[in-house]
Amino acid sequence: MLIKTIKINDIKSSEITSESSYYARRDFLISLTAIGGGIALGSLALESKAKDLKISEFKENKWTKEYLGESLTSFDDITNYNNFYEFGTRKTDPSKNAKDFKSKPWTIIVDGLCGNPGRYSYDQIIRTSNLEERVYRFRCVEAWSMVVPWVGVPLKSVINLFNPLSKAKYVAFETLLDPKQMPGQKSNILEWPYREGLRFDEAINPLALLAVGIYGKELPNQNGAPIRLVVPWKYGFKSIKSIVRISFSEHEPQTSWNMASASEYGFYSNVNPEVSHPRWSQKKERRIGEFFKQPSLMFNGYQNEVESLYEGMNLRKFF
Ligand SMILES: Nc1nc2c(c(=O)[nH]1)N[C@H]1C(S)=C(S)[C@@H](COP(=O)(O)O)O[C@H]1N2
Ligand SMILES: [Mo]
Repeated sequence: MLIKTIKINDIKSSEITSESSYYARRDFLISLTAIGGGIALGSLALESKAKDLKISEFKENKWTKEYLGESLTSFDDITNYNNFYEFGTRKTDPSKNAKDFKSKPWTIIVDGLCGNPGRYSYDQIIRTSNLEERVYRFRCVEAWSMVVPWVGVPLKSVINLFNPLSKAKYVAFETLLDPKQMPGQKSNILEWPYREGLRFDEAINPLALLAVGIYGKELPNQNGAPIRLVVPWKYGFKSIKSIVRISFSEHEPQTSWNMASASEYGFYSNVNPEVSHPRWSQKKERRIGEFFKQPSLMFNGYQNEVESLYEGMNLRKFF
């Protein structure tokens, strides 16, 4: 697979220098069109970044198959083949049923083991860093996959804003609970609100992204407007949508899919072709829009970036 990197920005902080050499080594992750200045740490700095904010134009000419080594999944497929059980369990339900979902204004509650708990607006959250366009493979536990050009901010820069305490070993996330807007929440197929979690070191890994757009457009409701997590080395269900709460905790948080079926869905949920789901193999996947199946890759192909997180762990046990 072709390895390419573009990072067009004028970020000056030392943190970013090491990050760009990181990007240069990285297989199939492109950070394009980072907009604006350095990393804002305090709320004053946050205010001054407001004018820089925009969800970038999609750089169509860049994201060719020659450049990426694989084809982008079409906007149509990404926005009409969805899992978002709050809006129904069929793939076409979310695009139909989320049309009137109200994603503005949006507030995220931050609590638990951190120095800056409180209520944060969507704007405050995404002002913590430059918006970046990143192309990631995305693999669902159901053995299909996509290639998606996200727009977002690194989760790490958002977490820094909340000043987590060293006791915080996990980060938990919750989706909005609002059965009036989310008809799927009237059924008990999952425990609501939808919840997910990451170990702290996973959450601050540079690959973890809080996405606010795809194809240079604001996130469509069915894809988790206005802000959703993207954890490309894990099965898709870890990438929780329409986030309203971020909590720091000492203990492993409960997650909706694990609560629903612990033997099928573990806390870690790393893409792993060697560990089958009890009802199907994970060795292959079908790329949406393509006909033939292809082999699935360990950590979804992001092995170099994340395998050190799991050193010494038995990934059959911690699946
Ligand atoms: N709140 C919430 N987040 C969710 C889900 C969901 O049902 N509810 N489904 C997950 C699953 S199983 C997948 S594969 C991805 C799908 O993301 P996409 O529809 O944007 O491709 O969202 C994940 N995030
Ligand atoms: Mo999924």
